[in-house]
Amino acid sequence: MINKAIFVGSFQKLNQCPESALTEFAFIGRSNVGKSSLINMLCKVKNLALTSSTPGKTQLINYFLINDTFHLVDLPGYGYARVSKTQRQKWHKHTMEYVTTRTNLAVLFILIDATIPPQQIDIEFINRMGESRVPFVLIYTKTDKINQRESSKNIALFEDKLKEKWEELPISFKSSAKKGLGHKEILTFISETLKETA
Ligand SMILES: Nc1nc2c(ncn2[C@@H]2O[C@H](COP(=O)(O)OP(=O)(O)O)[C@@H](O)[C@H]2O)c(=O)[nH]1
Ligand SMILES: [Mg+2]
Repeated sequence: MINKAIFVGSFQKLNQCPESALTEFAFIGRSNVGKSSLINMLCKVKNLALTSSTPGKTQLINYFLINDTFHLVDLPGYGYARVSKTQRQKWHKHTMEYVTTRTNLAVLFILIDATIPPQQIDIEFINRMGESRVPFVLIYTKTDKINQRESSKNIALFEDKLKEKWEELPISFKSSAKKGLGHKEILTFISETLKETA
């Protein structure tokens, strides 16, 4: 379904992002959750988005043009301990500005690591997005890393946490960048959304 993927550029803040009316789908989550790997998996290009085993490195907003028709946006991760307070505040300002005011942002994909129990920072971020009315969808990542029973348990615990605040659970997908899991489901969701916004 994706037959052309081009790296557009990296930008520090919203007012530097491309002046484009194309629909955007952005990816966010804790550093190292697998944002860049997922983008590569969806595009079937190995090093389109730079992945890293060193968390907290990408502090820029990376744009990819897909099929000449829409943008995928790799956002800087949150929650990495080894960044300075000033850097964190910068992240907060630029990212919050992007997600809350970018008018052509159709969906924010919030990635959650399915291999670990619920993290407060993810719950807080999701709650904030809900309060700010940012349209989001969850993607549970790295499901290949542990057995299915374990990942299902982590996901169920995560959903319990969400239910403490929200009556309805958001749409969610399971993925593995390593095994290609979620490829079809996520791309189908994107193309359905594109049809709705057209
Ligand atoms: N086993 C497994 N490892 C993954 C998966 N997705 C990402 N990783 C690994 O997790 C690390 C961080 O991935 P990256 O995409 O750079 O995360 P980002 O910081 O959120 O962009 C890398 O070492 C990846 O190889 C996955 O689905 N399965
Ligand atoms: Mg990355």
